[in-house]
Amino acid sequence: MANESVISVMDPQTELEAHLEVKSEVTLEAKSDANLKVGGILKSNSDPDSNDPNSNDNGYEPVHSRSPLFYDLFERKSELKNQTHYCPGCGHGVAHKLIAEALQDLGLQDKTIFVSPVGCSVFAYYYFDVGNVQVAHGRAPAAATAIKRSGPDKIVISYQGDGDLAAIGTAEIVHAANRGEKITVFFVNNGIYGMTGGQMAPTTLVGMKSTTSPWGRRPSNEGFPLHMAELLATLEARVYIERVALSDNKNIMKARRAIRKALEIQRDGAGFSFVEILSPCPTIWGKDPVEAKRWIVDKMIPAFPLNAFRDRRLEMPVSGNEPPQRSVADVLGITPRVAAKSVAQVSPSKGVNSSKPVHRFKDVKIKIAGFGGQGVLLLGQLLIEMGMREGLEVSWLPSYGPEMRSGSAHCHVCLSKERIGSPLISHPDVLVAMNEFSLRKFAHEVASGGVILYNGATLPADFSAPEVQVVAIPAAEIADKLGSTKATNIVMMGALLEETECLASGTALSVLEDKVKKLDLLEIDRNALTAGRLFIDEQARVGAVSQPDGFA
Ligand SMILES: Cc1ncc(C[n+]2csc(CCOP(=O)(O)OP(=O)(O)O)c2C)c(N)n1
Ligand code: SF4
Repeated sequence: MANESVISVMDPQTELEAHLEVKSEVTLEAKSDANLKVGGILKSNSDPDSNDPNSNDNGYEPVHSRSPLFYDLFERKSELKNQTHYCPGCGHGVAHKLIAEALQDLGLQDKTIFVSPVGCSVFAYYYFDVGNVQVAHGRAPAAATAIKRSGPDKIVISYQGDGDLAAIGTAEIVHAANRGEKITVFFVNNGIYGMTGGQMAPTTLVGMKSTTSPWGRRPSNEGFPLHMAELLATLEARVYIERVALSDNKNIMKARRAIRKALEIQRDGAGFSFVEILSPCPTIWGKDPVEAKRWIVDKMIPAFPLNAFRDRRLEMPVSGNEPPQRSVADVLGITPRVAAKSVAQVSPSKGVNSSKPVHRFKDVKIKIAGFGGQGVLLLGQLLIEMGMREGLEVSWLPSYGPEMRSGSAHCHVCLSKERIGSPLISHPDVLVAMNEFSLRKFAHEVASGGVILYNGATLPADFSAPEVQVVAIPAAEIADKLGSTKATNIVMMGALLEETECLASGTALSVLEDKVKKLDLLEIDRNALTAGRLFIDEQARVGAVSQPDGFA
């Protein structure tokens, strides 16, 4: 298709508008959208008489550029090597480019966190070299709220399609806007569910066919298209709401300005900003990229008028009854002062050291695995409670199936002197394997030089883990003899504390005393803790001598 048409573009270097006759628009558009590598930006300073094949008759030279904010390569699948995953002519690529350039120009790359949705743009994190989070369908404004509130100096972007934002995520966007969250939302409205093959979206036009409205959308049956920009503009707390379109270069330049403005508003801490972007989806619309853009002009813009619906900063009323700002540790009563006290309070008569615990590690990563009902998750919770009382940073990440009993379960426990980056542990220092299944499943993950504590009298004959120390502890039998198999996890806890010296057994006792309400079970647990420690001292490590701090 060799359409002759005039496009006008803005040279970002000179801010001058230039005009160019394009003879093979399809090629230019397809490359531009699919590869994100052809900017379609024109230089006005080339020599009009030059024989450069890239120069056109007007002396303008296309400049192939990619924002340095994008990763160099979009490596995903071998067949998509170095291409984006978007279809040719898709508006997502253009929207990405405008956002990347704005972030770059405003110098915001290092403080940006991009929240990707579910939809065709689910993989936005393949492209943007910024902080990235991908969230469940429709939940991006809620996640963005949490991220922004915990890092108010960050630039948080919620990027969403119309299925994501206006269907499953209607509540999240309305409430985020109503709260005036200081986030920026880019709402890519292509009137359809792209990723799942063309179901009707809330924004599907009246009469438009989709797989779920095969005779065309009928207001009498499916309702009218939802106008999100207008709807949000009725709320009090919003600051900036504009609808733009990726239909032609003039409108793309307007979209570019709106995207910048929305980010500037967030940068200045002014409040909630929202840009709805009418965007082509040639594949699902069954059109080529050029027809798709024209269709935006002919059909979408009349139904979704382009407008700045709201552009006014809001002074939030000061309530005068702000809640006191207390730290989490203070609220939970686990400030270091309290922690030190609670350890020191444990009576020496119980054979426990009363001095402040010394941690000889930077961090310890522990994975505890077994069947549901073996106290796997509880053991992790007890350890983090102990860690908190000893003034450590802690995290606990459970993973379990739907079964209440007997399904497999595991949890990740981090104890650290420094803030914890991620609660997920790939290579634990210690694996507590409560059964053979967990031993076999997770042993290979343990870091070289680490420890496996196995709940069993002996190791399976064919099991070996040459790079780690493996200790078999008949914990279930020991707990049985003490009066309750339920205390198996506490035997393992005693063994863990004795073997790794990560936490003081005095803290363990104080935690058990606070948590176990039944006195008879508490007594068994106390004995189980001691039995686990003694097993390591007397049987697993014969000859170890107890030190004054309670460790061997
Ligand atoms: C909870 C949940 N429900 C449904 C889906 C299926 N699903 C995936 S993407 C999508 C619609 C995406 O459409 P849109 O937000 O318009 O984005 P586009 O693909 O057009 O960019 C749906 C319904 C899902 N992944 N998760
Ligand atoms: S299906 Fe539509 S929205 Fe999805 S990548 Fe293709 S053109 Fe873009």
